[in-house]
Formats: sequence, structure tokens, C-alpha cells
Amino acid sequence: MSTGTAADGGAPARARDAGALWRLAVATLDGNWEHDHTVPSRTLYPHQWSWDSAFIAVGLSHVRPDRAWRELRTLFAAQWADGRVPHIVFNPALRAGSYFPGPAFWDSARVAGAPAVATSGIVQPPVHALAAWLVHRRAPSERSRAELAWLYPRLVAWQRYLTGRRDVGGAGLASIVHPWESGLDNSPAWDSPLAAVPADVAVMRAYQRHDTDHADAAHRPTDLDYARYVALVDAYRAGGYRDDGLGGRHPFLVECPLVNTALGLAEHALAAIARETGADPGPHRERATRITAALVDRLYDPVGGTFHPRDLRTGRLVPARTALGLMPLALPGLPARPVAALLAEACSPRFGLAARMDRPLPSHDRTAPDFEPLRYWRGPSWQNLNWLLWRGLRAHHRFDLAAGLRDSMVDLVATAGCHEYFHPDTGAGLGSPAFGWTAALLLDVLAEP
Ligand code: 2M8
Repeated sequence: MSTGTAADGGAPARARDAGALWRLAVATLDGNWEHDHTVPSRTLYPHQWSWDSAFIAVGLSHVRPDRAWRELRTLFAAQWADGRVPHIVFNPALRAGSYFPGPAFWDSARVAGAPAVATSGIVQPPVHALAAWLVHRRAPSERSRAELAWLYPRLVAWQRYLTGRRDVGGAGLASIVHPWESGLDNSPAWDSPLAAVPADVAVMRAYQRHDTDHADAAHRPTDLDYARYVALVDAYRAGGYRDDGLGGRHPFLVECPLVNTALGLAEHALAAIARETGADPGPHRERATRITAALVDRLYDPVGGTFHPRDLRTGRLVPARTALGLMPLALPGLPARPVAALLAEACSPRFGLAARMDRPLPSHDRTAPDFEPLRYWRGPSWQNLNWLLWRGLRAHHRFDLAAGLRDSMVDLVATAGCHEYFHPDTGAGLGSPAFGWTAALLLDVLAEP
């Protein structure tokens, strides 16, 4: 990783270049700004994505707070009547075929309760309440209080959707119906539940993928993955995206540690927002406690010492040890034993977290036989996971490790730019070269050493 040399007095390159990095991140966000939202990438992802917008708002709060609020408003203006926040809000100005699967495939217009703008019908991790709170905290003002007041009932409805209609397991956790809902699309965590989804790779002949026009096919999910992604959307859409009776009919139902960590973090953030806007924070605190307890009860393996997704079709935990399992560390109320176990897991050779990191944090156990350093969520390092873990380390007072992870995050961009993801050994930039949340979260860690 980049460090100073004797010739330059030993100063770390990143310290010298903090100003340049800041400007690069701001230019990346400005370049991806699209009238009322920020695209994750101009080429690969030209519409608005749900959890990207939350991370992006956190970054924008440091430089363009008005845009941060606009970003969240645009997303929540597309909230469905049942409270779900769709994972993609399509920009109607773009030509059909700019992204697969596009508006015609999702066909949200046909569904009662969907907004006027075309959206997808699935969701992503609910990191928005946390983002809204951080945006306000960074630049508190009359405007930000008004924005919080506008968002609060919408954020509550979003939580209610996830903890109500999506509590398929009945234990107080939200289930996902598609790997895309986790945000870690092709993580090894989904291999076994996805293998049970009937799909024929030949269906992909009827569609045209666009991701492989802009990114190396060897880095992206395979056509068989996509055949299953399509089959899952077909099944969910055929039921009008309704959630009642999912347990009896949907072929992919999983409780994800990241989604449910975000769910708990959202209740903590809602408690703070409630306090600020004159509502009662108590119920949010209680819900945060209940979600944290359910997460430990349902998804923690005390023997292996990490969290795993629970496949509701088999009732079993998925054995893969991915970075998803580390995410509950972000919860301030996580009990001491799982905290200690996750710190040990993160610092083990599987993930290599250290006060001075020699390699970036991978998205999957680097000692596993199915670790793939180039393929998307099967090994590469991602700044949003790094950022969530960085926050968790600070929440649990491991400032030494948090500083190591932060340095690694800064080094990645200093070495490779604002790429979508990074090679977990060399730090080389992979995927889209001008990626929104990479830029945004860099601003956040630069601002909070
Ligand atoms: C990726 O997912 C989309 C589908 O939602 C795709 O591959 O086309 C994921 O990395 C996801 O987490 C992210 O939100 C999205 C946009 O950046 O891209």
C-alpha cells in the first residue's frame, strides 16, 4: 500500500494528497449528478439505486448538503404505498435498453401502489435512516430539520414494510427475496440458496445484458446467475410483488446479516431523528434492541464465531464466511461475545483487518476455495462494506483497527482512483472507474480521521 519513502521525508503519500483526493471525490460526485439524483456510474448503472443514494448522500453532506437532501427526497418520492423503497428508480429520460433489466422488465406501472415513475419491485439494505441522520448531523440547519421531518414518516413506513410484510421467518427479521436485495449480488453466501432456484441459462438468449458491454465479463456474475436472477423476478412479479404467502411460493427467502444490521441501525437513527423532530424515540430504541437480539439469536453461530444468512427454505445457516457476517459489528448494542468473535474473525487471515493493513479487506474469506479476487462480490474489496465495518469498529472503541481500515480505504483511492471495487491483493481498481459511493464514502472518512 502507498506509504512515504525516505526521499520524501517519510510522509505518507495520502497525507500529502488529501486535498487532491478530496477534489477527485467531489469531481466524481459532480460528474455523476443527474438533475435530481446521483447515478452510481454513468456507464454501468445510469439510473438511481437505493442504497447507493444513501451512501452518496453521506458524502454529499460534506460538500453539497442541498444535493444530499435532494438525493434522498427523489428516492423517497418513489416509495411504494406499502412502504417499500425500490432498489432502482428509473430515469425516464434515458433510452430503453440503457440498463438490463429495465422498466419494461419490472413493469411496476401495472402494480397498484407503485409510484408514477418506473421502478424495480425489490429493495436494498435500509441504510437510509442512518444516512439522513448523518447528513443532518454534518450540516444541521432549519432546512435539514425540515427535511428530517419530511423523511421521518416515510422512513418509519419503510421499516414497517421490512419488519412487517417481509418478516417471513416470524422472528422479527426481514427476509430478502432476491440476491440483489442484499446489494452483494453474487456473493458466495447466495450460492446454495440460489442453486435451488430452477433456471435455464438459455432464457438469457431472450435478453440482452448491458453490464458486460462496460465491464469485463470475467468480473461480473455469470449468465447462469442472471438466469436465476431473472427467474426470481419473474416469480415475484407474477404475484404482483405481493409479500403475503411468500413462504409457500417464493423459491429464494433468506435472512441476511447485512440487511438486518441496516434494519437495526435504522432504528437507532430513527430514535435520534425522532428526538430532533419532537417524536418519541422510545419505540425506536426498543425495536433496535429487539432486532439486535433477533439477529444474534437467528444468524449468529457461536461455534464458528461469525454471522451467516439463514436460508428459510432449508431452515439452515449458509456456511460461507463472507464479509456479510462481519456487518453486525456496526450495531452499537451487539453483545460482548459476538463483538469479540467478530473482531477475531475480521483480524484472522480470512479478512486481514489490522491497525496497519498490508492488503485491503476482501468481501469474501480469502482462504476459501471459492474466493475469486476479480469477480465482483466474491473477493474484491468494496468501500461501502469497509465503511460500515469502520463505523462498527469505532462504535466498539477499536480506534486502532478503525484507523488501519480507514488508511486502507484512503490508500485504495490514492492508488487506483474512485473505482467501483478493488483487487483484494494488489488494490488495483476494478469495475466502473468513476463510482459514486466510493467517492462519497472517501469524503466521509477523510472528514473524520
Ligand atoms: C450492483 O447491482 C446491480 C443490480 O442491482 C447490477 O449488478 O446491475 C450491486 O453492486 C449493488 O449493490 C449496487 O447497488 C448496484 C449499483 O451500484 O450495482
